[in-house]
Order: sequence, then structure tokens, then C-alpha cells
Amino acid sequence: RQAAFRSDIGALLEQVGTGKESLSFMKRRMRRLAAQWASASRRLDDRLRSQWREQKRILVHVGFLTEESGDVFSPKVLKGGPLGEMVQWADILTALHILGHNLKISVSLKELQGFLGVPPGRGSCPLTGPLPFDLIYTDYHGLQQMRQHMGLSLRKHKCHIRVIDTFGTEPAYNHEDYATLHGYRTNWGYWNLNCRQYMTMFPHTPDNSFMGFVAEELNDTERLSIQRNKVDSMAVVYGKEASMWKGKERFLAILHRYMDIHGTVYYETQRPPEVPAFVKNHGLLPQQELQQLLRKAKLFIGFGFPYEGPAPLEAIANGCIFLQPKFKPSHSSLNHEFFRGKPTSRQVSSQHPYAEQYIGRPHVITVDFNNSQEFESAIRDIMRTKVEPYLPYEYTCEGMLERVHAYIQNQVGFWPGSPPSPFVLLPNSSALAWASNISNPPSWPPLSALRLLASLEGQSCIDACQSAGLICEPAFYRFINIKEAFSGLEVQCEGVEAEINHIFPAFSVESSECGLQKDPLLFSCAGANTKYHRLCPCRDYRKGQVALCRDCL
Ligand code: U2F
Repeated sequence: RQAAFRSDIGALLEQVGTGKESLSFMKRRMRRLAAQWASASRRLDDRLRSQWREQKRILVHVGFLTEESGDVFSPKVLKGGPLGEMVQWADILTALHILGHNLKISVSLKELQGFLGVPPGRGSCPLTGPLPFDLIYTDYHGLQQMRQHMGLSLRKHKCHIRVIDTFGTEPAYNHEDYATLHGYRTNWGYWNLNCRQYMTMFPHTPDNSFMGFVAEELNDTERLSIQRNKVDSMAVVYGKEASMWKGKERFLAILHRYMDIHGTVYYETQRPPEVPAFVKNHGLLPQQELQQLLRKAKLFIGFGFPYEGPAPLEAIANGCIFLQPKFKPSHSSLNHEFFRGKPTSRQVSSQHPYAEQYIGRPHVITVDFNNSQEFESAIRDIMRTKVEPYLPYEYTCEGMLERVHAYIQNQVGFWPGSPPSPFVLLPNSSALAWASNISNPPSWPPLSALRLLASLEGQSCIDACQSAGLICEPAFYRFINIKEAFSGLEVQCEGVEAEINHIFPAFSVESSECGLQKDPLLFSCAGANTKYHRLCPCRDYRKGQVALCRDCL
């Protein structure tokens, strides 16, 4: 069946259910952004008119909101707790609905069992027969629940699963045996999925798929009124929980010399002691009112936590400049409690690396807050700088719809295991062209986008591709994991061996050693080793839509 774009969210709102503060938050958000989704739906529909889009049967099981996983988030919705995850789930549900798919939503174990056809009272009865869904979107909690209640058949149906995973999972942590043997075992990883089945909140490692969320878009009238009403001396602090303000008195005092400071910190009866008296605290605001505050403010300032949330994008979209601390050294699972046990080796270079790297000046200023001079001069610069509201295309409704549509139609057949095709490499000035374009299953992204590079010694493929203005594309590893790739790059190999090591395919100049990857589950853009140059499959990407290559749609 052909999927037809929808522009009304009434039916979705009914499906979402009631009884939890988190669900009410998500529904308020859906209603608030409904018009924006509807017009994006019409635009994308016009652009994709000629394409056949199959309607999929999709189950969305939001594991972290189930009572069975403890649901620690719902009671904190109105008390300054994390909302980023709810923002993202609300947007994922809306995108799937608007794209015209057949949705079922579950936020409890009972609903999950009902949808999967597990007979009541038979908790761990494995699902027999075919899976009644083409796709299942869930999270790590939901995955655990499905393992418990689908038993063995989970393995059989694994390729239909997509895991919404805020901070991402790298291949070395996902591979159960490898993680156990090499010290990458964590609380979350080791599911042996294809890493592209993990979908993140920001484009972290390209080993995962970037799912994202949306932020508010402005029309011309709104832009104009923002321009008129901006107050150059007004700052809003990022942090809705009092603990996020702890120990920041010094920065607040400096900032207060220049600007009026506003906060949206949750409190019960009294001003939290962490929030100085000169701060105008509005208490936790409904999303809509926060947007209004951001429209007036010139500066949105982060003090280091929360990491990588939606709020800075909303601020920038409403014409604020985001000032945030640079982390030296970077925060990671090795040195910071928050990231400990998360299945990633990512080095988090500031509070919001996406804002730092993908947006940057003039909208985002990242400085060392411990250097008072630098901090102070950034504030003075900000007061003088005029900026326009800015939202990267990938965080608009149309951008998210386009990306999710592309994934649903093209990310099919997550092997691993299919053998590399017998390709012939043709040297072609700087890059390499492929003599044949036939592969089975057909490649997505299309092979025409592939550019093979060698990384520097000790450099990851994420960085190697990035420094060439490209992005690492894990789907292409299976095509470059062949000995001809070394000769194509004019690398001298004494011998070529296959190993189980997430750095491979790679070579060492010193020992003339060349190695291929033995286990396709370990193809990894992330990862570096000082002894090796890695072989990197890179591709181009669309401006403002890093998930998609030029010919990906
Ligand atoms: C991130 O979670 P947070 O919920 O702390 O992320 P924020 O960026 O602070 O804000 C999430 C939403 O909260 C809204 C705001 C954002 O969309 O509009 N909000 C509001 O409604 N009223 C207010 O007064 C202030 C904000 C991240 F998303 C999570 O994945 C992480 O787990 C967490 C910890 O790093 O940080």
C-alpha cells in the first residue's frame, strides 16, 4: 500500500493516551507544532510526488516511560527533570504519522504484549509466526523488555528494530564478544545490532543513524517582530534544575555586570539558594512561554550541564546567541560520571558539540569559562553583535520528515554478513571510482557517493572524512574491505590478513602490515590507533542534512 502524507494530527493525539505527565507534555508539543508539521508535509509531498512510498506497519514502544522500567521521567516533567527525550519521542511519533504510516503506540508492557500477540498471562512466551510489524522503534529499556518477552524470536526479528539512543553506541561496544574481551562492556551496549539501527539525538558518530527532533520555525512576521523586540542586555540561563547553577556564582556575577539575567529554574515554594537574588527566575515555563522569553533575549548561556539538549537549538532559532563552556580536557566515558557506562568513546568538547561544530559563530560562542577575560569579552561581543534567527535544515519539520522518509524506504536488510562484492578499483586522480555499481542488496547510500581515503596515523575515520569535507559512511565498509583497496591507495603491503579489530581495515607504514576486517559487525567510523592509518569510506552530504548524500533521495 502507498503511504499518503497526512496533515492532521487528530488521530495521533487520540492514540497517544493519557494518565502520565510525560504524555501530556508530548501532546501539548504536538498541538503546538501541528501547523508547522502540516505545512512541511505539503512541501515534502510536492517534492516526492513521483516516488512510491510503501506504507509500513510500525510499532513505537517507548520503554523508558513504562512502569516496568521504573518511569523516573514522568514525575519530573513539571519539576525541572529531563524533557529532551520527550521532545524527541513526540517528534518521532509526529513524523511517522505525517509520513502516512500505520502506527501503534505502546508505553506499557501490557500494550507491548498485546501488539506482539503474546497471550495474556504467559509473560515470556516467545512470539511465534511472523512479526506483525515492519518496523519497531524503541529504546534500550524497550529492547530489554522485548528480549524478556519475545525470547528467542527477538534474534529472528532483530533487523526490524530501531533503537532511539540519545548519546549513541559505537560498534566496539555493540559487539558482545568483542566488548567483553577488550574492555568495552557497558550497562547498555552489546546487542549485536547493526550500529545504524541506533538512532541518535544529534549526529554524533556516523556509525549510528541520526534521528534528531525539530525546533520552532519562524515566519516573516515573527522574524520582524523578533528583530524589533530583542533586548541587547537580556540573558537567559540554560538550566531548569537548581543543581545546574551550583558553583556558578562567579560567572553569574561577571555576567550581571553587563546584563539582566533571567532563569527558568523549577522551585516549589522558595527561590533555590543556588539562584542569586539578582536573577529574575520565572520558574519552569511551559515550552511556549520559554520560546517567548527566548525571543526577547540576546544571550542564552550554558554552564556545562545539561549536555546536548534541545534548548540551545530553540534559543538560536529564536535569535539568541548561545554562549557555552569549552571543555578542556573533553568529557568522555573515561573521565566523567555522566558518560561513564555509556557505550561510546566520544570526546565531548563542549556542553553542546553540535552547536559548536555544526553551527558556530556568530550564533554559537564556545570559550574557556575559567579564563575570566575571555568570558567577559565574549559577553561584550555578544551585546554588540546582531544575529538572525537560525535553524539548520535538519532540525526543521521538513528536514526531519525528509530524513525519516529516506531511512524508512532505504534502510532495509540490515545484514551484517553479506560478502563483499568483487569490485575493481580504478585510480582516479584524488579519489577512486568504482568500475561496477552492482551490489546485492543494492547499496544505500548509492555507491556513486563513495570516496575512499586513508586516515592519518592515529586518526579516526570520523575525523579523516570530516577533514576532507565529507562524512564517514559505515554502509560502504563492505565495499572497501578488500585487498584491492590498499593497492588503489598505493599502499605497499607485505601481506594482507583479516583480523577482528574495530580499527580495521587499516595499515601500518612502519611494518608494511595491512589488515582487513574479519567481522562486518565491527566496521566502525569511530576508533583510532596511533600505529595505524585506517581505510575510510567517506561520502558527500547535503548542506544542512548531514544524514543524506546528494543522490540519497
Ligand atoms: C538534555 O535534556 P534536557 O531536558 O535537560 O534538555 P534541555 O535542552 O534543557 O530542554 C529540553 C526541553 O525543555 C524545554 C525546552 C526544551 O525543548 O523547550 N523547557 C521548557 O519547556 N521549560 C523550561 O522552562 C525550560 C526548558 C538532553 F536532551 C537529554 O537527552 C539528556 O539526558 C540531558 C542530560 O544531558 O540533557
